[in-house]
Amino acid sequence: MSDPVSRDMAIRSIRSTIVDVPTVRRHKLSNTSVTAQSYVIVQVQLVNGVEGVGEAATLGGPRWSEESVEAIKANIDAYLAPALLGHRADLIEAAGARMDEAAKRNNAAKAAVETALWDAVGKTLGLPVTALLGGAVRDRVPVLWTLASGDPVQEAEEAARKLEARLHRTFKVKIGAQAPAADMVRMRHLAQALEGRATLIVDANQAWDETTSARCLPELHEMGVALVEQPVPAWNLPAMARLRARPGTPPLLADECVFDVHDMLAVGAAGAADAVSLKLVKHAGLLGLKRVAAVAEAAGIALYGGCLLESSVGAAAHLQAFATLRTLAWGCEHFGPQILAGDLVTEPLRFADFDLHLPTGPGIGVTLDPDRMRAYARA
Ligand code: MUC
Ligand code: MG
Repeated sequence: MSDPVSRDMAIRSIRSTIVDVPTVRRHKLSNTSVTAQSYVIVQVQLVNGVEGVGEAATLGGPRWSEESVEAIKANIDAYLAPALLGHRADLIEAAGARMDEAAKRNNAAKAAVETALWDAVGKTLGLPVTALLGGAVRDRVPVLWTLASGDPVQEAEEAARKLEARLHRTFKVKIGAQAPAADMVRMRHLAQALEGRATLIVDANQAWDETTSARCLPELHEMGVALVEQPVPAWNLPAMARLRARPGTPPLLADECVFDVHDMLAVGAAGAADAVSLKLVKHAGLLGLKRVAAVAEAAGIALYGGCLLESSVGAAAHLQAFATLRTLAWGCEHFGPQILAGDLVTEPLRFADFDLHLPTGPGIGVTLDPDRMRAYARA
């Protein structure tokens, strides 16, 4: 590390902070429900004085996946940060290898640290992260909104407001918290209320078994539902493949069954999905996300820009990677900044004309707001 650039890029400190940000309404999934989103914000300081920021999002504690904010912070502080201190931030593959040596999985924690490295390096060089990942092929991504109050009348009104404001015209409905028959009634109401004006997709978050799925998927197809996300448990790839082969099954989106490249390869080999939801918390960072995307492309599986209700910090990081994917057939779902009662950055991301716009600044393109951080930091 003798040349000045390398010396300046050395990592001086890594700080992690848990923040809890209230949501504007209850967000109800099949197996959890949130009224506040919890994140770990990672701030990496380089010897050159530049700070990079990253975020690990969770959804309802360790219920969507095995990582909670408490575990993420503990593992960053005790294992991931010590493995990187003093090393160069710009050697991101090497940093990933060090983190993998220091801790198994912990993909959300690793993603938050890796994002902060990308941000610090981009800010040092005066370049957006897209430029370091091969360059942007788009400067905006269509963004959907998720309906998850569970009340179809409220949900139809909420969707109508989003359409009216030209913010979203695709809606993902979270199903599986109630009996399948009740969800079918709810979906019929929404399909009728939004007919001809919007595209509907659903996410069961693993709630159904194969029999229930075989009964309900053709009904959803007949209502015009364009995509069904993770209907069965993540382990049940054979069921996903059998369901896909049945007439009347809408395209299937793999979410919780794909964390790493090996999972992606298994889904491709089993013929278990038509599309995959890409998320930093699952793929351990932007490099991992691009690797999973490459395996999906090799298997003929389309790409969908997934989220875990990130703030503008996490959403901006995702956008940097999404903007460099040659195809992103299903757009993205980074509505997170809009469902929060407050954001964590000085200038929130721009939502306009049904798209989420790539910020133009260096690094991930956003700046943490210290006052908001103080306001939402867990005591
Ligand atoms: C998931 O399972 O897709 C994304 C949007 C949402 O409402 O929940 C998340 C997680
Ligand atoms: Mg999902």
